[in-house]
Amino acid sequence: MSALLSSLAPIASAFGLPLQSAEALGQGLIHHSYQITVSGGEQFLLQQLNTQVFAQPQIVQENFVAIRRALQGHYALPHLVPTGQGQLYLQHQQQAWRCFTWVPHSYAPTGSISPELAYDTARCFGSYARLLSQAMPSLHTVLPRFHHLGWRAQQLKAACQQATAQRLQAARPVLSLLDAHTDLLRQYEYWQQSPQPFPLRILHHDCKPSNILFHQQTGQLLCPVDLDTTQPGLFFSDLGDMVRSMVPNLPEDHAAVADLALRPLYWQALQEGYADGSQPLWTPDVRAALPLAGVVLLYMQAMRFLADYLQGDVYYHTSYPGQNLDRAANQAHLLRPLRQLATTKS
Ligand code: GN1
Ligand code: MG
Repeated sequence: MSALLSSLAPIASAFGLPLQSAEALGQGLIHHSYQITVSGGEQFLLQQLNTQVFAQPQIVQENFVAIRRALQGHYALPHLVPTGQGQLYLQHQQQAWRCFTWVPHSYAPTGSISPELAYDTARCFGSYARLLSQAMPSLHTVLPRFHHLGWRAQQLKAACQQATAQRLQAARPVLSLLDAHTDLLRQYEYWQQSPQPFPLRILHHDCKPSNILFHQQTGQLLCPVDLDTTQPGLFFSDLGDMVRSMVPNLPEDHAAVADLALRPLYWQALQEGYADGSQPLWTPDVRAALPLAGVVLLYMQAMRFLADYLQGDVYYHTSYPGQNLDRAANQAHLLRPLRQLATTKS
């Protein structure tokens, strides 16, 4: 038996599942995920929750149950598999594990997707926010201040003060790129203090193509996944993350910034898909501000990656020492061209 199988077998068994094979899924930067097959052939998603980030797995799981119920009839979300003891997750030797049914014939896109799928993705996450705002499930706020731009800027400042001289030096070029965009902090403060024109809505807060399942054969959109960060937020979060993850021609950790370019066609597809899916969720003021969503998220993500680099890579999974700096540089380099694109389009 492989090391992976023997480590996962007791976990699967606690969910009442006789494990036969397992494959690690490499996508997420936070949790560890495995596609498992049990005797009989049925498949499941087994996930070790990152409890450094999600300190209270119980409330994450309760939110999933509430969201699933609220979206019934709209999306065929996977089922949560309870433990043999009937719990929503398993506490196993300091680790938290959960299990979902595998959505049959599904795949989550990992590389670049077509503008048509980008439109579908944006429409789906727009509908997700609209449907949840209509159903109003009672949800826990799992990660307070998750997309609070001002707080992310404070975290970066604190990280600069605590960083080693060597890391701070290496971070300087990215810090100076970011300095040109501090007006976004004032803009954010205004939105945050103006709840009438800029209301909070229940949002997904991690919108990217790999968080949507499509049908392998028909290409049909099946459902959004990775719902852990679903909580109230300001208008920019979901559209912003989609712009951030789909408008650039290369992924967020591509190190050679000279290769990076923006794809206006995708920008357009995302704005249209999100407007079509979310209508009539947003106020006229929000609709006028939506072109800025990607800029805000790019700025925030650059700060988050850079803060993690300065803190010694304690948050995001990394596969080599400077990866968080590369990610931050990638995001920071795209900020100016994205602002230009957003201005010409709005
Ligand atoms: C994290 O693990 P993953 O890829 O679903 C992060 C997001 C970032 C993303 C950047 C809880 O999401 O906010 O946008 O990495 N999730 C959390 O790739 O911090
Ligand atoms: Mg996520």
